[in-house]
Amino acid sequence: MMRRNIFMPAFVMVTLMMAVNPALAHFGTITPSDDIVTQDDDKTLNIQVKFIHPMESHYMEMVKPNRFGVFHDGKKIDLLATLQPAKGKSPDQTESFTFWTTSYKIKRPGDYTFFVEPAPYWEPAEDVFIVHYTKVCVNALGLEEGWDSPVGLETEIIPYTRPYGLWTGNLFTGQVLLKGKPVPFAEVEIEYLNDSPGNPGVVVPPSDPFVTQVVKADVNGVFSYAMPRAGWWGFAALSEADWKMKNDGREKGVEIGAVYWVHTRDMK
Ligand SMILES: [Cu+2]
Repeated sequence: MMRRNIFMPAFVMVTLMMAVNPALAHFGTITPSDDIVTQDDDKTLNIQVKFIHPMESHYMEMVKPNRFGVFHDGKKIDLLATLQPAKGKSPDQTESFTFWTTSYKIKRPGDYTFFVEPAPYWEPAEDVFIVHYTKVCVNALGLEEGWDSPVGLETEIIPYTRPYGLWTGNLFTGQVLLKGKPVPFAEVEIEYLNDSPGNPGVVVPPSDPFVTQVVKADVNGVFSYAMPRAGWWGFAALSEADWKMKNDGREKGVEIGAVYWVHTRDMK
C-alpha cells in the first residue's frame, strides 16, 4: 500500500485503513554496520538488505534478490552467493519478516558502493510489481575515490554530494538516471530510517505528509534535500519500466526505483 492521500469515498477509506498497515512509501534498503572504515576499525562490515517503509518501521517479506554486489575501483564484484536469509521483527514485535544479510571484509582503500537488484515484488494495492535498485557507499582506509561513479543499473541515483562524513543538516544532492540518462523533473521521495541503532529516539510523524518528504529534480534530474536528524536517510526516485511482467496471466506494469542511502551524524 502506497498513498492514502488520494480522494476516495469515506467508506473505502475506512475499509482500506483497517485492511492494511499504515504505510506510505516503499524503500529498498542496504545498511552497512559502518559507513566509514578507518585503520583502527573492524574491517568486516555487516550488511543488511531489506524492503521496508522506513519511517513507519513496516517491513515487507523479501525473497532472495536477483543481484547483489559491490562496486569498487571501477569493477563490480558479485556477492549474491554470500547473502543469507534472516528473520527480523518490527520494534513493536507485531511483524516478522525475512531480510538478507552478509558480511564483507574490506581489504583495500577506496569507496565501496554496495548495490542490490531485488526480485520483483508484487504489490496488489498498486497493481504493479516493484523493483528498487538500491545503493549505499562505504568509504575505506582514507581514500575518497569512486563514490560519484555510476554502477550501471537500469535506474540509479548518482550522488553529487560525497555520500559519507555528513553532518546532520547537510544538503544531499543527487542525480536520477534511467538507463544512464538524467530524468528531468523526477519526483524523489525521502524517508528517515526510524528503526536503526544509534538513532536519537523514535520520530512520531504528526500527520501523513511528514512520513515521506517529496522533492522534484530539475531539468537535469538533479535534486537536493537537507537532512534534519542524525541517522540513515533514504532517497527514492520511481520510474515506470519499459518492460512488463505477468501476474496471474495478465501483463502488469513494473515500478523501478533508484534508491540511495546516506548516514548523518550530529555535530557535538
Ligand atoms: Cu508496502
